[in-house]
Amino acid sequence: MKKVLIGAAVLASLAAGSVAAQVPADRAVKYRQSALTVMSTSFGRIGAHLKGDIKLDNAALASNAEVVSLMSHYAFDGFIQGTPQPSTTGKGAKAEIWKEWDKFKKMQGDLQAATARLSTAAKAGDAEGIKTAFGEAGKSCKACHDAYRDQ
Ligand code: ASC
Repeated sequence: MKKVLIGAAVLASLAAGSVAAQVPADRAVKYRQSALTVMSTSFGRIGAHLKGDIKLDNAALASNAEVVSLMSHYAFDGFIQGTPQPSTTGKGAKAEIWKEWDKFKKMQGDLQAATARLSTAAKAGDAEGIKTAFGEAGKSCKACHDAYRDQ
């Protein structure tokens, strides 16, 4: 029952265009870092599976892919106006994000589309589809990091 309710809430908020949306500015950095950490953990598990380092069954692939897809929405709810990170962290969000907002939003959409394809493929047990979408999502991660993350 709880799962059904959470599922319904997620679907309702996805339909509204965003999963979370209300992130206080003073928690935005922590919020997006946390979502990206969770995304990276699940994405890394799928990557390890594709490399043959670990073996995930279909259910585990599907749940990890769903986490990646959901986090690709949550993470961006934390990139709210005026919250670049100081570069002293080494992996800060560059101020250019907010100067090139349309470009950043386009990258965000590309990532979310790729992670949605990853989740769909994983739910269908489509190994080739998982591989393709994983590669596309990874490219999306990298493109945004190259452009907007302090190296
Ligand atoms: C990860 C992770 C990233 C991306 C990126 C893909 O697992 O933590 O930042 O994948 O390396 O190119």
